[in-house]
Amino acid sequence: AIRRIDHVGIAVPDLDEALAFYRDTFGLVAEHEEVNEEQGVREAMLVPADGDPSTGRVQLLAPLRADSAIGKFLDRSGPGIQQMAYTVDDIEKTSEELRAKGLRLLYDAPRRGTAGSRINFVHPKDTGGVLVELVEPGGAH
Ligand code: V0V
Repeated sequence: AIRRIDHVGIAVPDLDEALAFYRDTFGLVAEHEEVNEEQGVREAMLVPADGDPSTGRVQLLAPLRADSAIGKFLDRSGPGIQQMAYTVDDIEKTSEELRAKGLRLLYDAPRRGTAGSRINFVHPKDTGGVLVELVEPGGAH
């Protein structure tokens, strides 16, 4: 089952520039930063500097390569919201429930996401145009 909004993912061309913009404009700061080679991204998870730490996060996603998911998204759509991510308790179970409803999951088995999480995605053509990510948090989240 889906528990809460985990994060909203935003594609950006330059992570350092975006980090400075979010800090100076909205007071959102990185609680975690990571390079994920498999996903082709350099990413940062943002939380309000003085706010509720249990809040849904903003994930800034910058491409490592032009042919990555974020590279292609930036080419096609420009910077902006790329994904909506939900926290789940059991990613295999939720993936199976969604497959049983006829939705296409992008991966047969979960892959590695930020901070030791396990992730999968639902194809945006099966969700009314939103790339939905399922996140089973790792210990560090
Ligand atoms: C593509 N489309 C989208 C979309 N990306 N629609 C909504 N949101 C998006 N993000 C549309 C696109 O406009 C096309 O519509 C159609 O889907 C098929 O496009 P495509 O040519 O197959 O597009 P590709 O080759 O760019 O692939 C799209 C998918 C790809 C979703 C399959 O981006 C993917 O594998 N994403 C999952 C991995 C990912 O996003 N990694 C980066 C974040 P028309 O023109 O046919 O109508 S990594 C991450 O989140 C981490 C590490 C974490 O959270 O921990």
